[in-house]
Amino acid sequence: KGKNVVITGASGGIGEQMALLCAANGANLYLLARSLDKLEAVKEKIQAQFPVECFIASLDVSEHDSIPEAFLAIYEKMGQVDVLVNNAGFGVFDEVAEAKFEDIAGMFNVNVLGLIACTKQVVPDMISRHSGHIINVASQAGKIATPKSSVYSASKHAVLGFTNSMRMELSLSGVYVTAVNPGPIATNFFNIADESGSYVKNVEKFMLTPEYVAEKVVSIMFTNTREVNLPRWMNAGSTLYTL
Ligand code: NJP
Repeated sequence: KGKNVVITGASGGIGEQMALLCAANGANLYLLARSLDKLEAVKEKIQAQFPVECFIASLDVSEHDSIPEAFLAIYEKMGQVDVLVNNAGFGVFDEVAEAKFEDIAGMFNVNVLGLIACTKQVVPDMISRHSGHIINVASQAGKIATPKSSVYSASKHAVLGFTNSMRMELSLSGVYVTAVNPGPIATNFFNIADESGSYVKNVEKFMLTPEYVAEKVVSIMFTNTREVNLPRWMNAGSTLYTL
């Protein structure tokens, strides 16, 4: 029987690619995101190609109170969770003076608190089974900082801090904890993060493909990997600072 994998933010981008690759490796899936229609399309793609179970459900991870109920449904329909990939996230790149508080709070509610709330739904069961893997999609922005991404960067620093601490706590439990730190990836992310296109203009040629990132992440499922670093954009050098 294949592993049971839950992926948040699976309606597009790297989440969708990870789902397809997990299915290709025989994993059963429970895919979450806000857009049910897009999840439906991902599920159709998966079921047309792979003989695995694929459940979908709409979940806004910033609605923290709805997360326990969403995971109850997961345990009911799929059974145990072997891998949780906390991938849902977004950025809005603005200078501090112009950043809207709504976006600031939104990034923390989704990228940090949503991720922590989902994690808390699986940790006790994983500890009691002495197995499981939590994979948190952070960012190179969680390791260093660039102009205009202060709040996004702060949210991903928070994800890394949380992930590193949890790895220490769980180091003897049999539960693996991994952070994924990619550079820029060619997904819908930048349509939200960089409406003006000025950031994208500078890093476009250095972007990773979602397929490549997905391959790296899926390949570490069930290995005791601490971090997956894909810092392609570092090559962009000084162009990053001409935003
Ligand atoms: O972005 P995109 P990526 N509740 O926009 C979902 C990180 N990252 O694949 O809800 C639940 O194509 C959204 O679905 P929907 C990044 O920070 C990226 O590039 O239906 N789900 C969609 O499925 C993020 O953590 C880059 O709109 C929510 C997915 O999240 C992860 O990679 C670089 C949600 C986003 O897909 C995936 O991003 C880097 C919510 N409230 C880290 N809000 C990069 N692209 O350059 C959004 O270092 N989603």
